[in-house]
Amino acid sequence: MKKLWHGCHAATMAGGKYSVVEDAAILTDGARIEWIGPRASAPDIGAGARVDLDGAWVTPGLIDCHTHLVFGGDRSGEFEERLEGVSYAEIAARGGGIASTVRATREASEDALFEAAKARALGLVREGVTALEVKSGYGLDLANERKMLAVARRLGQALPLTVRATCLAAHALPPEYANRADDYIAYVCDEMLPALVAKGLVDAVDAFCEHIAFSPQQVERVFQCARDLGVPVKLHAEQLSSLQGASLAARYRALSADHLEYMTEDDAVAMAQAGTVAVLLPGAFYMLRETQLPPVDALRRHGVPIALASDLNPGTSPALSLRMMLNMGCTLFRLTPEETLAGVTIHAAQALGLQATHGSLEAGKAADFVAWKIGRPAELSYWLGGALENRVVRAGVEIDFARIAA
Ligand code: DI6
Ligand code: FE
Repeated sequence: MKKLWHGCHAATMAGGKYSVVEDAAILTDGARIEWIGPRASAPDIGAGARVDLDGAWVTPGLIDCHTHLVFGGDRSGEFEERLEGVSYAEIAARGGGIASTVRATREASEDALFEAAKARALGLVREGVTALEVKSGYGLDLANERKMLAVARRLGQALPLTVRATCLAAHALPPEYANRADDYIAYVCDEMLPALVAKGLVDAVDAFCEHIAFSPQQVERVFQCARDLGVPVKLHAEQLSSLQGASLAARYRALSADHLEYMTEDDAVAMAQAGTVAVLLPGAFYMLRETQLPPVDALRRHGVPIALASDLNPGTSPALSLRMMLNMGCTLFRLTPEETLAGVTIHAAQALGLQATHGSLEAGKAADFVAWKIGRPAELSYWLGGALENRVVRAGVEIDFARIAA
């Protein structure tokens, strides 16, 4: 059915950059945008429905392109320890950190993981997220990675949400492979990835390249395996130290390299040439009280697209709000509000390989958008927390949150 959404202004992100249509109208046909432009030149829709958006600002549906939102347990105890001065790396070294979430995730049933993840995902949908990525990486064996990725697939079926599932089997060394990292990487490449890809559970492959996780050589084996399986890659790179992981990711034409506090100018050059998106994660920066800023100026200078994401995870970024990341992107990383909006729309879509269909308001793309009751788009980055009044449209249908909750 055709619908003409009018009485609004639109921040379209058309052509990959911030752009605005005042007094706009959007014509949707089923799940697609058929036309968008000034209301005065809107096509005649005859008997189609008209929806008055009452002066709202419309943006593309927000996209959270880096989350670990499927997990068991929580790590608030470690948070308290870190406040006392114990470092993230120290906690990891003595078997806490990621390993403690691995224990809790292995113990949890698929249904229990699904219910907890669904509540977190629904919170994001309410604030305007229409697509997100879910990483595995707390299972670290075939059965438990499969369980996590199956939960990701179920979230996409149960909620009005596009979900991309990323296999992060190379996140940490599971206890049964202690001191045998190369053997674990062989298991990931020879058994886990082929089996999970064959089941249709993997849209991308990610790894954690860090001295407390896997070396660039080990990551490269995982990337080669992903390439053989025809699956795109991403990388947790340069979060705690500089290992040129971002350059390695670029060599494999990664969709994105993420974190990047310790990246170099050479990494930025390589990423720009490869079209690899820089995903910045201010929640983790903030929670770890990191002081090394990602080199935003170098990213800008070399034309690397910048995305922003929640990194929602129980250890370093228990961030239940993507909109909060817009504020933190501005205050902590000195991004402009326009850059942060691109970071959770068109650039986030690119970080998931979805830019042909998502991330901007353009004819032919998915009719995923949010009508915000705000006076200016910069308000999305300005308000700190709370719920901004909005109407969320996914695949051409306004989400009825009362019905979802019931
Ligand atoms: N970097 C992160 O920020 C998350 N994973 C990673 O490789 C943290 C995951 C955790 O601490 O549970
Ligand atoms: Fe992460």
